[in-house]
This record gives sequence, C-alpha cells and structure tokens, in this order.
Amino acid sequence: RKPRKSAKSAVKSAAAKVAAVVTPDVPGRPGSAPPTIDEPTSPRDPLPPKSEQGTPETRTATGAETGAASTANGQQGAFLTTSQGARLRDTDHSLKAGPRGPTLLQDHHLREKITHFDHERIPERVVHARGTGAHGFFTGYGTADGMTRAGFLAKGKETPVFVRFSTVLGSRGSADTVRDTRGFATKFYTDEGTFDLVGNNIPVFFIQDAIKFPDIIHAAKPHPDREIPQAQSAHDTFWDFVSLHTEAQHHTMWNMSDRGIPRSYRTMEGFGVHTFRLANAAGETVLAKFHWKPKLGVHSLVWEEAQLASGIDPDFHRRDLYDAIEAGAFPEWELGIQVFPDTEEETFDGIDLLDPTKFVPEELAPVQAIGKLVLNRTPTNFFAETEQVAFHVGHLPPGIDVTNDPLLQGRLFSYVDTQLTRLGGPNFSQIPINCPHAAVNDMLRDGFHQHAVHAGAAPYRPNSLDGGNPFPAGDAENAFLDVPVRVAEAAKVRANPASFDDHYSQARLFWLSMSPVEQDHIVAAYTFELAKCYEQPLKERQLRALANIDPTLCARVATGLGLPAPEPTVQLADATPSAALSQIGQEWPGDGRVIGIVVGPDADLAAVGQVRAEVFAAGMLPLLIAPHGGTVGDLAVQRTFATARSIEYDAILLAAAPAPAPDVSGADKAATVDPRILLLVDECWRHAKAIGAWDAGGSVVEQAGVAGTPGVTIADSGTEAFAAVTRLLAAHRVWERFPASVS
Ligand code: HDE
Repeated sequence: RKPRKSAKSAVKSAAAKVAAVVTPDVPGRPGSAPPTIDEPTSPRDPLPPKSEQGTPETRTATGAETGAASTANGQQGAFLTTSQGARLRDTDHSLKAGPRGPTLLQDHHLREKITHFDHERIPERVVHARGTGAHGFFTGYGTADGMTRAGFLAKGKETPVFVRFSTVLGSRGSADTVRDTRGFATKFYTDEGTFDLVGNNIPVFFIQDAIKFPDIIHAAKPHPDREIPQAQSAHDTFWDFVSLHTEAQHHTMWNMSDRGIPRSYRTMEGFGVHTFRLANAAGETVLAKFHWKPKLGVHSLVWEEAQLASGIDPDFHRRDLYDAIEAGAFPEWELGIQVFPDTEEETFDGIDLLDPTKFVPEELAPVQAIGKLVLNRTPTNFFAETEQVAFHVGHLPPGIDVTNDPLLQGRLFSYVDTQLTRLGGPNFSQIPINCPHAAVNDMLRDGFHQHAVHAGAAPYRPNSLDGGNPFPAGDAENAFLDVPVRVAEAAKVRANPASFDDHYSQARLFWLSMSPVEQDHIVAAYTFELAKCYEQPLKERQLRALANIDPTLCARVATGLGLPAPEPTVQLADATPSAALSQIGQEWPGDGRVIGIVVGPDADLAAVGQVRAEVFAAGMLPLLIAPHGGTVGDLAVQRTFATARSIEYDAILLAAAPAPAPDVSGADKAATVDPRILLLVDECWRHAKAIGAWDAGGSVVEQAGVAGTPGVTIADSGTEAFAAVTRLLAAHRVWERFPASVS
C-alpha cells in the first residue's frame, strides 16, 4: 500500500490534468460548445483514486500490507477511544446520577459498547459450522500446463491460500472428533481471480441431486423436537434417510470407516468430489477430479479415542493444527488430478463422471501431482478470518469450468445465497479474508456494508460517460471462458440418468478394499450407530441395504444388533478392490507427531533431556508428563498426571516408575506406580500406540500388564526406546494389537 502522501499528490496532479482538459468545454456553461460524447472504443487508463476512496488498510486477506494506523491493530494504540475515535476517560463505570443513582440514557459509550456486544454473533453456517483455518501458499508444478491455462498451476508459481477444515453436522461449539464427514475448503488468491476448491475428505457425496440437500441435512442434524444428538449421525432420522435414499449408502460406508474420525486435519485426504472441466489455451478440454494428498499419510483415531477426546479435549483438531503450525511442523499436501477424456457420454471405464456418489479408483486413473500446498500461518483473529471466510464453488479462474453434475449445479446457487444471511448482505467479498488479490473492476454497487467508495457516473456498459470503462476482455486479456459444451437435445424432466440407479457397487468395492482391521472398525461403527436408534423397522431396512453391499458385513452387524440378517435383493456387484483405499500397509514420516515422555523425580533427568532433544530433532513434539507442573530438574513440564490422557499422544516413552501421589483418591497405596499412569499406559495400549520404556519405566510396563506384547519395547536406553517407537510410528499404529477379525 502506498503511503497516503503520495496518493494525495497523485490525486492533486491528476485533478489538475482533468481540469485542464475539461474546463474549456463543460457542457451547459455559457460559451461552451454543444456536447459531443461518442461511445469510446478503447479503454482509458484508470483514474487515480480520490483520498476518501483509499482502500481501508485492513482489507488485505493475508494481512501483509496492514499499515501501522490500521484498526486491525486494535488494542495496540496507547489510548482507548470510541468507535468514532474520541478518547475515553473511563470504560468501567457507567454514567450515573450519583454513585448509587440510576444510569443515564445519555451515556453514549455505555450504549455503544453494549450494543456492539449484543450484535457480536452472526448466524453460524447452516452446515460445516464447526471449523478451523490456516494461511499458507500453493506452488504449481507446471505439470497441468497442457491441460489447463490456469496460471496458478504454472511451474514455480506461488499463490497465497487460506484453508478452512470443518465437520458438517455439529454447531459451532461442537466437538472436533465426532464421526462425520470433514470439509476441506481452499481459497487460492490467484492473479487471475480467486479459485475456491470447496471439497470434503470423502470423494463421494450422500446424494446425487442438490434438491435433496435440505432433506439429508434435516435428517442428519439434531431432532427438531429435543435438538439432540449434537454432531452425531447415530440417531433415527439419519438412518431413516440413508436407508430410504440408498444412493447415500456409499458415502455412509466411508463415514462408518476410519475416514469418519481423522487423527488430524493434517492427516486427511481432500477431494473436489465433482468432475470439473479443464480447458487449455487452445480451447482443448479434459474432465478432471481434484485430490489433496497429505504428506503425512491418511490416518485416523480409533473410536474410543474419538469419544474420549470429545470430552477431554473437544478442540482436539483445532488445537492440533494450530500447535503444529506454531511449532514449525507445517502441514503439506500435494494437489493432484485424475484426468479423463472429455467425451459426450462423460463416463470413464463405465463410471458416470456426473454422478457424485461415484469415484474413479486410482488404479484406473492415477492421480497426477500438479502442485503443493503448505500451511504455515495461523489466523490472527478467528472471527475475522475463519468465521467470515466465504467459499463458493463458482469462484473459478480461467481454465477451470464446471460440469453438469446435478449436485454441483445446485451448489453454484447455494454458496452466495447463504452468505446473504450469514454475512449480512451481498458485499461479503469486501471482507478482508474474502478480498481477491486480482484487481477487481466490477459494476456491482451499493448494498449493506458497502466498503468501497466507487467513483464514476456510469456503472453500466457500454457507456460514454466514464470513458467507456470497463471493457470486456477477450482471449488476449485472459478472460474466463465458459466452455461451449453442447447440450443434448432433451425434454425438460425431473429425472436422473439410468446409471445413477446403481447404489451399491462402489460401497461394495470400498468394503472389499479394506484390510481386516479396517473392516472390523466398519462393522463396529454400523453396530454402534444403529444400536443408538430406537426404531426397529429402520434398523431392519438398513440391514437390507447392507445385504446388497456385502452379506458378511450385513451378518456381522445383524449379530451385533441381535437381528436376523436379510438376503440381498440385488445381484451383488463384481467389484475389484482398490488398494489405494486402505489406510494401512505403508510407511509415513513422523513429522509433527506428539510423543509423551513420562518422568518422575527418580528418573535419570540427563537421559530424559537427551531423548527429548532427539524427539525434537526428528521433527516431532515431545511433551513431558510429570507428577506436578513447573520443572523436573531443569526440564520444563508440559503435562501433569492429572491432565495427561492417551488421546493426545501418538506414542509414549516411560522414563521412570512414578509412585502414587498421596492425594489420589481410591488409589491402592500398596501399588508402586501412580494409577493415573497405569491408566495412561492401558489406554495407549488399547489405542494401539507404540510404547517404549527404559530404566524404571520397564516396571511400569510390567505392572500395567502389557510387557512382551506387540509394540511395547523395554530398552536399555532412552535413545533405543525412542528408535523403536519411531519405527512403529511409521505405520501409524501397532495394528496387530487389535483382536483378529472374525470375518
Ligand atoms: Fe456445501 N455448503 N453444499 N458441500 N460445503 C456450505 O456454504 C451445499 C457439498 C462444503 O469452510 C454452505 O458458506 C449444497 C458437497 C464445505 O466455509 C452452503 C450442497 C461438498 C463447506 C452449502 C452442498 C460440500 C460447505 C454453508 C448440495 C464437498 C464449508 C456455509 C448441492 C464437495 C465451507 C457456506 C467453509 C458449506 C451448500 C454439498 C463442501 C449452505 C446446497 C458435495 C467444505 O452454501
């Protein structure tokens, strides 16, 4: 942003120039020549802004240009003022008729302060209300150049981004770790206009047509009478809907899998879900699906952890993202595309690319990496940025276009409409976080919360009064092109293509692609959720849907519910499993993983200090867990026995056998290990986390009864114990700890 001084002088000199040109011939003045205003045929240079048109300093989304005088730096200035800048003498006492008298209506500061407070809340998002965001940058690889002219994908091109992750069903204050789909919405502030990739962590959706969206959301949100349960799909109306609208079965299968309870937003894939159309500079097109691939791999919580976290730390994912970025463990994803020929049928290998309940297995169409996303900055103000960010699937740069997917078409309407209520009017793109970084030159005017001071007399075109500006751009000026796709001649109908009728084959494909442990988790999730429902007929209806996906899955869930397993009513699909769908079987970097180190006063603190340094050096986060806060020797303590639970750690190291605290109620005083640490070890074991011990830590493991079991190492030194834990962490969990599958 230019200093005000130079802006002012530019205004002055421009005004002088304009005056010199215009004054002799002002129409209507005595002696002036008759008006001759022809329609201009070429754009003129922009007029310099008047001083009051200066963009408010707070308007850059990245905050990079925020000036010292900015109101965004509230509370930095020396003196308290009213909203109008008058300095205040007192903000703790209202103006009264004497110290014991009534408060006076004339107290403007009191009324301004309370009125503003009364209006601090805005409506939460109707879906995806609970979320968290981060800033970062995207770097193109140039590998998509032949397919799209979108400039932000060019090799080495860096584009600022803001990402908001979310759950779907819960209210703004709901817990992070509930079983639900997660939103993964990215705003790319490209030079050619903002691109919003508003995706989810599941590549398919519940429904095929946007017209059903209010229905599925009404069914999934809390019951309208009691407004419970919060942020859960484990209730009657949800299962009523998905068992009646069997197109939802595929998405529901992903929800019931470990994908429904991610370990972290950093370990989540993202998907654009719909098929998009890419167009290159020559106007050639391909169809494409967008994928985000996390550098750390795709990892999940186990269900008990997710449930415990909802109580122990409802902000688990929010805290995890914030802490990782603040600790310098910047999360990374690669953006990739699956590419398909743009044929008239819009299918690939028999899969209808316009059906958002279908995905294309990576074995059939590999994901080609086209760029990298790094999140490296946390928001300065949650409300201003994360709450007010407004995404829209229609925010597209030249080179990326939509398809006729009926779900996407409905979304194109919904995302502006919802902001009119949520953000209070049509000018939400002027809110700093939503401001494009490309120059904006629209003819949209007025409305609630208008921040721009538009000059000119002619916000229409063509015009002859504002020098003809603005002019339409063409190919040479990189104008957005709506790809002129042919629309087949057809009657207007309320109907789906016949291919949309297959509701089970890909749910079956997903189920068959899971490892035995993952299948066990799916069975347990269906059983849990349906057992929470009250109505027997809808459980039976859902079992009938499961029978059409896989009879074994159905039988196992039926057993858990104590109901008979029905027979399939459709021919079971001939599905080839896709290895890419399983989260198990590969090795991943441990960056940003959290290691709990249990230490007591009797521990060899030099050795503990060394292990702590090794954990840091490996790019992980060590948290010291001690009987009390403060320090142990010279080492700072981050968690105490009272605050440590397994959910927070990816693995634990035990450096000592801390004796029970005298005030532990109900503790067995004869035990030599604090019962809270025995609980920690027990939970870590149940949650299949690596456990390493040395010195007296070995006796903790013994007393907890887990010595000699898979993933539990008693080593000669802290270094060896950490090395063993690191090897195990690469696979995320000690999978063999889960009881063998019965399927
Ligand atoms: Fe959304 N969705 N959606 N959605 N959606 C919203 O927009 C909607 C759908 C997604 O962090 C709302 O600004 C309709 C699919 C994310 O701010 C609303 C339909 C996918 C977010 C809306 C869908 C999504 C939203 C609510 C069916 C994955 C959070 C607040 C046609 C590809 C964005 C808002 C953020 C938010 C409507 C289906 C993802 C009401 C009508 C499919 C990640 O406009």
